[in-house]
Amino acid sequence: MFKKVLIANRGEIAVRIIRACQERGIKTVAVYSDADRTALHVRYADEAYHIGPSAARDSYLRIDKLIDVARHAGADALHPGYGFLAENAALAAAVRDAGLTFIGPSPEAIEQMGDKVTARTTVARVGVPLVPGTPRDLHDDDLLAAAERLGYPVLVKASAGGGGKGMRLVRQPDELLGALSAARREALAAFGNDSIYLEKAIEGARHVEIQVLADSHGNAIYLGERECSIQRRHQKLVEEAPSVAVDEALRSKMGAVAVAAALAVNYTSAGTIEFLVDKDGNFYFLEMNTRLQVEHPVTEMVTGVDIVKEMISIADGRRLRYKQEDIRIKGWSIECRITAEDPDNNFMPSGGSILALREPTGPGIRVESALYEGMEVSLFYDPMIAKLIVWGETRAEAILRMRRALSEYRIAGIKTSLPFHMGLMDSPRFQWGQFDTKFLDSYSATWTQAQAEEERLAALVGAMLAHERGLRAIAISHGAEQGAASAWRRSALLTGMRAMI
Ligand code: MV4
Repeated sequence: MFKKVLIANRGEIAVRIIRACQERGIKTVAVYSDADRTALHVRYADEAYHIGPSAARDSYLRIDKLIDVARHAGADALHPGYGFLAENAALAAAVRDAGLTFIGPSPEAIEQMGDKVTARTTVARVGVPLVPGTPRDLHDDDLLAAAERLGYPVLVKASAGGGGKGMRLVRQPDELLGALSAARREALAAFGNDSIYLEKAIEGARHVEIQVLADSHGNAIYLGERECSIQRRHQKLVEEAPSVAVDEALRSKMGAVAVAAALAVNYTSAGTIEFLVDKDGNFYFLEMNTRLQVEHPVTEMVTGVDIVKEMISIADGRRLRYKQEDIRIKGWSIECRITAEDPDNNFMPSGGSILALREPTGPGIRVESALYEGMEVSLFYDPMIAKLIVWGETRAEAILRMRRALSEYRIAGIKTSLPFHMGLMDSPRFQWGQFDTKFLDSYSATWTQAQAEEERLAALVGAMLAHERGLRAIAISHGAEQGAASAWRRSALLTGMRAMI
């Protein structure tokens, strides 16, 4: 087993990986930028090395510095976390070339899945259902004909893209040529590669992904699905496992397909296969994420599998400790991504010091956070500052638990997405599970904290009235008189209600 692991990341995920290493008796090496001198991941690790200025391109994205630190510290493996260099084949190769182990897939698998057109053709060969689309780099007149054949609306996607970056929706033929040149220009600027292709746009679908684990002995399993439709501008805000749209039959079909996709690139480590699921339960491959994902905890909560520890074992050459039949989905888990953004001001990033902090605890609550009182939240990095994850016996219990946990959470000094999450948990469409990837666009456009408070009050008054009516019905059915007792009751209810608001 590894003696020392370098964690090439920051924030809550660096802390999460340090914890997994500690539980395995593995020493940890942190790296940090100027802005992170006093960060929690630095304090939790056994050793920490400064790797440069705050800007990520000068620190967390410097492969050369990471390898130098790993060598200097005597680390034998490197975990990339998510974001930064997690899906960078050059890092995985540099780690291998330095004689160290990359805790993730091979550079070849990262590369094959990183190019979205290569990924499509590779997984199609093993029977994975694709969204109908085109090969890369067709000429404009061929693309016009292809779009006609696919049927509008179509999506122009960058071959080197992913995560919705550089995607363009085209509703009618006269918009296509403009969209093509804009998409090529954008792709060239963002990825240094102007290769594009078309897919038919599947509207009103859900974004459901399957977690897979694959070892270096050819064993691969799936750990069920995550529902990730609650997104704003391709940033997920809430994820859950399982998905209300997936039953046991669909889960095993999607699971088998996801495992086949992973095996098609000789995948090792944890990976995620993204699908669109339409109203009729048809599913289509979108892309594979060749990394640990932000939302991995919801899968851990309903399966009991520690995905990070499994990644470490797999990288160490061990066999998977689970067979497919060992994996059972128990209960329901929801994650809210807490961001340093102002939901009352179009999710504007909000930096500053954390003046006071109280994080929720208690039954069924998991907080993945690197926050501390006095911490400076800088605008250099992703606005996600913590994740609040709950587990419940049922989806309803998980929602009630999330409301309870959100109400305990106090982060003073900066604006956060906490009140937005509370509003979302209270919204009937979320509660009924009736949402697709478009839901949050309309919901967040009308959301304000004041309105959420009003709805909360209205819900309370409604509950009180329903309760009173129930009492009256009981009184009538018991033949009792409407007398002084009900006035006392009313007064008690009002007092109780005031205590709630
Ligand atoms: C799609 C799609 C519909 N049809 N492709 C977005 C992230 C990236 N993984 C692929 N994405 C999508 N690709 C086809 N052919 C819908 C999404 C999508 C999405 C689109 C608009 C707004 C929010 C979205 C959330 C998830 C997925």
